[in-house]
Amino acid sequence: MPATDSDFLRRCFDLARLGAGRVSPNPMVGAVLVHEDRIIGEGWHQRYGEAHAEVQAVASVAAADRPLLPQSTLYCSLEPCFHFGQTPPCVDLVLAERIPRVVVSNTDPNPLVAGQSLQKLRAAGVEVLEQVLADEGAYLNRYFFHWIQQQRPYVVLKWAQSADGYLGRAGERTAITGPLAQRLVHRWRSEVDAILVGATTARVDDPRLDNRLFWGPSPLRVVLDWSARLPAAAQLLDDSQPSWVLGPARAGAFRQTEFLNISPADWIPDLLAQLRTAKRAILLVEGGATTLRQFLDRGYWDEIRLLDSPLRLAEGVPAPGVPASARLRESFPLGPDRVQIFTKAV
Ligand code: AOF
Ligand code: ZN
Repeated sequence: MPATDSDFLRRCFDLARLGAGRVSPNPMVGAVLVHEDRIIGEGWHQRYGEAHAEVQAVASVAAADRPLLPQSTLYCSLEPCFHFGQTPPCVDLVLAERIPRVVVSNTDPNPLVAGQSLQKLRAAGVEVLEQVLADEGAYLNRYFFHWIQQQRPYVVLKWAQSADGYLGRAGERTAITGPLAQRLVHRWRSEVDAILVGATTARVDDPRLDNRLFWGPSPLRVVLDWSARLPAAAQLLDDSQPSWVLGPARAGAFRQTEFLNISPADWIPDLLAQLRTAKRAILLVEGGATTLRQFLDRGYWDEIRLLDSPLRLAEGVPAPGVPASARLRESFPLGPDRVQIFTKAV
């Protein structure tokens, strides 16, 4: 059975995901060139500021296959760009290569693009099919759509809870989930731009908040330290990686650590605004209970990633509840644990 348009777009999504953690606040984009059911080129947006997926796909075509481009279809998870950004418009590349058919999942919500490329292609006689697997495409790039539409970072709350609903024992670092879940969390860390913990978690767990168990980069670390009670020897103050401390400045020669002047009274919108300015599009909040509740109560969340462990603790710090407005998008077992991903229903 020949492959369908949807099959090739799914391939685009897989390619796009290879850019996770390296392209934000740009979208993850994958592109595939197909001639008579044969893939002759593939590419993805690999790094912020560098070549777009379409450029990579065209560049990957073997010399012998180049004459086939005027009889091929370009599949792209997102509408090709229309504007001169850090790279020239991909729409012009499609026209220059005389590609006669383009299939995309989503139009680009960026106001500089916003359907104009598809229009230009159609006006030039290119056959354009859009909105194929549009929900999957929008889910894949949910942080990018949010970045364009909401003008603030996409906030992901993550917590692990025991079968009887506790985050951990009070005052001590408690391992709840297994090694596979831990590895997944490090993968998530590699895919976000910033990661935050509250003051108590920072003191009790002494986390490093970096990505050690997966390949890829580590995010900016953010820690709440309003009363400067975090010990000077804490790993989050070791200046080993870019870090923001929300609290009074400390003496010492810090090179990668910044002490942010934000008022504890209404700190979440201020922090999100500073992250926006720093072009950090995804914030992962890893606890603890008080911090998670602050985000939940104020409605500053877009996604919840819940790790459910079969372990029973009998007592401890109660986990926050998942709001009724959350919509379950993914659920899968991971070793003894279960992962559930919710997004805010809009
Ligand atoms: C595409 N293909 O692979 C991507 C696109 O600053 P620039 O030049 O990298 O442009 C970034 C914008 O281009 C980004 O906001 C989004 O609208 C689009 N991203 N477009 O044709 C790609 N990554
Ligand atoms: Zn482009």
